Amino acid sequence: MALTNREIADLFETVADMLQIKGEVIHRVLAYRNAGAAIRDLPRDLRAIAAEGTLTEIPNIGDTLAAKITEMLETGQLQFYEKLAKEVPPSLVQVLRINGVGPKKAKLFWQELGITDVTALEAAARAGKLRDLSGMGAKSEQKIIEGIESLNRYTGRTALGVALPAAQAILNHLMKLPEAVEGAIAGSIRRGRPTIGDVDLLIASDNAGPIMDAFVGMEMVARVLGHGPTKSSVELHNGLQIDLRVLEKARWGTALNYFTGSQAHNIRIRELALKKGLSLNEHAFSPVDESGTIIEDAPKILCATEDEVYATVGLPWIAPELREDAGEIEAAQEGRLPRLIEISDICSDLHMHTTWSDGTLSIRQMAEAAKARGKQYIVITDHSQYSAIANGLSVERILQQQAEVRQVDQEMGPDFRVFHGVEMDIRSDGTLDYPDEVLAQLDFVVASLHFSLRQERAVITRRLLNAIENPHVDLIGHPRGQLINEREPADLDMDAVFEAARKHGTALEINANPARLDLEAQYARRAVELGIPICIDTDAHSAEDMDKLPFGILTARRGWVTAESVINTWPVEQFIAWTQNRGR
Ligand code: DGT
Ligand code: CA
Ligand code: CA
Ligand code: ZN
Repeated sequence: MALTNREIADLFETVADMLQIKGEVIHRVLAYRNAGAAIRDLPRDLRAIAAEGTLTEIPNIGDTLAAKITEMLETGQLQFYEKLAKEVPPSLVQVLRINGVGPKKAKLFWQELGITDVTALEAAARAGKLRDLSGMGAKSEQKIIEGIESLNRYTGRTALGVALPAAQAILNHLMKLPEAVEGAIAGSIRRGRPTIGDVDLLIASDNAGPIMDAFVGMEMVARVLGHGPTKSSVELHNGLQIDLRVLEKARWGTALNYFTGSQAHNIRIRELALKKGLSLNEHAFSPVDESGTIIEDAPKILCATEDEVYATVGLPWIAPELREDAGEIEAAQEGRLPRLIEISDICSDLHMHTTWSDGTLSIRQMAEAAKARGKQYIVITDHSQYSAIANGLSVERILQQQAEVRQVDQEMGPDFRVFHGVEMDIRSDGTLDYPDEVLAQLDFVVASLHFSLRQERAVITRRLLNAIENPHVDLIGHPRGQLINEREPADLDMDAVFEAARKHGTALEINANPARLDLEAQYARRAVELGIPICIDTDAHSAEDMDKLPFGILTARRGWVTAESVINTWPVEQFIAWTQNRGR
């Protein structure tokens, strides 16, 4: 069987992990790891690149690795891996994906207890066998159980930040065909879920054949899982699965509604339809008799738009981001659907980094980039001194930085304002990284947790409250500290966090970076219900990062957030007045 890019990337990454457990020097480990990552990002089949003889033009692939790729493509195997597998069990690398388990611990569990996979490790942890190993204890044993539980929750889902651009690119490509009349991304992407299982695309056309042929023939396709007249499915080189359905324009509304989901929402809509004597599926509404059987000769109701679908069941159109059966049906019935925030409502960005800390552009360049994206004001918020790895600013440097911010603010003219702030660390001991006298000199203060995120609930909650309660702190950045598919949120008492934010009027961030999406929707919704101000920021470290705002908007909309609750919809005078009236 032919190996795909993904399988070759997986194998290189497994080799990297095995070498690391073995205790190899780090540059050899990284050579395989970086090669794996480069292959994972390739939009083209390795086979085609190998045929052209240009494997070494791939980043991080030299002659040695190119020869190994060729070997895998030709034989479906890698001798080097087979040899290594006799020294280190390949299944052991899976335990490295558990939060808190590194190569040293993996080796320890394997050599002391003969553990070679996650299942065995979980059994040993639950049986209390890990706590007596050197460097372990009851607490670290419990952490491993929790890590395994969260690992099980992640498997198989792709981050929205990866899936959405891929889906959009494919749809754009197919929509160039003359046969394609209308197109949409449906499924969990349209609802803005932070992670997605597979991509669902819909295209309206009277002639599906050429569209399906183009779809399964795309260069980025690794495997065709199905190729039919109305539905085709493919797996891309990076492992992402895409379903495409082609249908007549006359049925667009029912299809888009059905395949957008969620399933729970669909079930509620179908129940409403049944109450009106109609059965609903992805194709149409069909009249039913009292027993619920479809009346064969009764005319079906086709809906070309989603508006018509909702109108047929007696509802106004419901935004896709709300379709989770989380109260949206009731709100629609009672005429109290929120007017959700839109990207055009946002006129500022209050969290971004420059070359003063770990950003890639100067203050002036960030200002220009934000202005080019239609913003009216920004706050420069570089890291504070505790974030030494991010080149955080000492008190002396941040005061120096202020002069440059004021200079750029002048240069940009009166229609674009640049304010001076900071993203200040909340240190592990709970203290804030700058004294109040320094904070008082800044226009806007973001406070964030970056370190010791696995502290106990009471401890880490107290840390965050210290920041929320400080009158100089305006905003809590990425409050829960999660990284999508990588790191669980901190164990915060969110009731206490919300109560303090409400009492002190401290804003909470929806960080738009698709690696974070923090606050998540359900917490944003609670915050808004409590009247806590929300800030949707890009946390940009480059100009491109500013283009990730839509992910924050999607998350906010999933959280029922309206423009009124969001600080960065405010005119600059209102923003200034708010910061100045916050008890400083
Ligand atoms: P995912 O892919 O796991 O991130 O989530 P979805 O929501 O994209 O789910 P998917 O791809 O399985 O199906 C797309 C939509 O199609 C789903 O949101 C609702 C609809 N759908 C699929 N299967 C069923 C079903 O058995 N019943 C109902 N009512 N709807 C379904
Ligand atoms: Ca899906
Ligand atoms: Ca699907
Ligand atoms: Zn930041």
